[in-house]
Amino acid sequence: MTDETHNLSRRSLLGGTAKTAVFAGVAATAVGGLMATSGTKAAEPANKAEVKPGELDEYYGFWSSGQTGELRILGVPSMRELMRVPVFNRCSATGWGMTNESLKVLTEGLLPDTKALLAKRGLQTYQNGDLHHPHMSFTDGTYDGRYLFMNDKANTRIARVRCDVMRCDKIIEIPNASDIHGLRPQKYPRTGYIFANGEHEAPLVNDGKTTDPKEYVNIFTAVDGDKMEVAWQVIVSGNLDNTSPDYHGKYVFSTSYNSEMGVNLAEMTANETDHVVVFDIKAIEAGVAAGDFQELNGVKVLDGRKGKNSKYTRYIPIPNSPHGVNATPDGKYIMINGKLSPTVSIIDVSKVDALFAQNADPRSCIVGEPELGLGPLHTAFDNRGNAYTTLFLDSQVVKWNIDKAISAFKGEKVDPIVQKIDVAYQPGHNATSMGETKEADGKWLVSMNKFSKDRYLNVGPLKPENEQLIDISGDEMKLVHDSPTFAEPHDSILVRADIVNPLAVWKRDDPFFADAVKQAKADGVDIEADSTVIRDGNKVRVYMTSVAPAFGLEEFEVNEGDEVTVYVTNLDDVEDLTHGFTVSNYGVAMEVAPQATASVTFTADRPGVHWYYCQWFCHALHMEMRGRMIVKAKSA
Ligand code: CUK
Ligand code: CUA
Repeated sequence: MTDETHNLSRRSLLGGTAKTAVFAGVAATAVGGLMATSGTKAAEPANKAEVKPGELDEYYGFWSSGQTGELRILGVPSMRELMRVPVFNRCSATGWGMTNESLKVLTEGLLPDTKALLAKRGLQTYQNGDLHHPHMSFTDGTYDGRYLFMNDKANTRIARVRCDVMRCDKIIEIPNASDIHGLRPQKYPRTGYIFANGEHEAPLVNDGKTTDPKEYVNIFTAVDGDKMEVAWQVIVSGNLDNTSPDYHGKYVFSTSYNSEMGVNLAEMTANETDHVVVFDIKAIEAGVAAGDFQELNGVKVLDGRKGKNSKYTRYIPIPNSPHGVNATPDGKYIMINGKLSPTVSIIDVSKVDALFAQNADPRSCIVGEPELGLGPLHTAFDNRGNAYTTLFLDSQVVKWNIDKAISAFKGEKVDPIVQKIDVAYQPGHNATSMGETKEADGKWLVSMNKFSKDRYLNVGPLKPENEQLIDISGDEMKLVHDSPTFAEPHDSILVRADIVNPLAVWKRDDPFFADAVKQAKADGVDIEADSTVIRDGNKVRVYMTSVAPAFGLEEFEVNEGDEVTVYVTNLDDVEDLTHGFTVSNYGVAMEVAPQATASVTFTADRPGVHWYYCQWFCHALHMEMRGRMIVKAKSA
């Protein structure tokens, strides 16, 4: 099979859903004369990909999980999954979504209307999330190890995970916007703002009084990442997809695949060009200070719509339906990935000032637009001036030289494309080691592929996705590892291990369980020593310690109908000595890591003898780590 037919057959994999007509014309030129390496040749890689048993990885990989709603931590280059951090999902193992500590995080940032609506359904919070974009906080253009921020496209939320304990400590629902998709933290001087795109258009006041598409708007949001509060919002024309700030603290760039504001596929893809919206951060801050906003649901909302000569935004025409936005590590360029166009548009950040100051032609900041292949979605970078773009429809990653692409745009006869490598199959995001920081090191590339098809043992109609590790340290990209993952690895970042320094055991004064400690104090209980039962009307608070292999209480007694809160404080301070607390046939379970307190509240609505037990293996006598909850029947 020639490269040409090989590529065409890969493309036809998605022929039914892709815009094949659009691509037919460019197919021949996109692959013409290019070397497509198979990527499966086992040449000796320059990087050491093997991490032997007992050895540690060089990078933390922080992964999204799409519709699973959690954050995942992998080791790179081993691609071993190290941890799952529940965020928007529920977790049976840890009790996330059940413990009082997690419910506080999951509920306190919901808007009042949402809370009321969920309460009518008998729920405290949403039961699902769609986590696409996990990104670490920055200081001076590189990761600082403080926080990870991430979006929930499904229910318009933004979450923060504390990197010292790898636990989500804040989730806020964003008012006025619909369905947060693209999300990036400010890179410079520090994070700062979290920039977030509302993806789907809707009426600004979306209360059902108007549903006319002519009234739809879209909202760009800046969240204060320290306070986890909305700082300001900007109304824009067209929808918003992905976003990235520059490395200078001046501008943010968001793609719009639906500048038409269409509501069906034909309308959304009608125009030959869509656009990138550029937001001027300083101008917006000045607008906020000058009072040039309307207040809506407690948020300052500025008008940055097209055709209003807004001080806050500019609209750069970009070929049809752009998707990913990526800033080069040297801070010079912003890459706009074409998706339906086979191109990546290179924005020279230094030329953006003129768009605002002199009202220059918005396209004057485009300094390159190389044609790379079919379906460019996202671009990552090394430290040698190369870019790596995923080609969704071609099932390839293309390595190309940025300077050469700029020269070619000026008319020089140079080919920016260095190499194409096949990936299996249909890549979305990719990530290079430290590639979204000024410290990009050009060692590893992960291609996050949406389909695995035939790469693994068949597990039924629902298949894993496939992530592939590619060594980019040499002149040629080399595929070194396949890794299956459950739904769905949208995006990831690869962070040098020395930047991330989590604790091994909790600190007793951690704010995460401060409410429990405060309640114990009010009850006159020394939570780190006492195991006791406090009755307060029909509310019962059960305090117990845990030291392997025993709980502080071997039994406690309550009455049917009591509202019971159990606080477990794990006094073990040995690394990895986690206990759990499960009440059988009560649907109650939680994890208590070393030196933590965790609590859960439930109604003692099933009389009888019910064993509680530790569900995290902790000791040779782990099975014996149990006790009885005696619930006296009402009639007894
Ligand atoms: S989007 Cu998933 S492939 Cu949500 Cu970052 Cu581009
Ligand atoms: Cu404690 Cu198992």
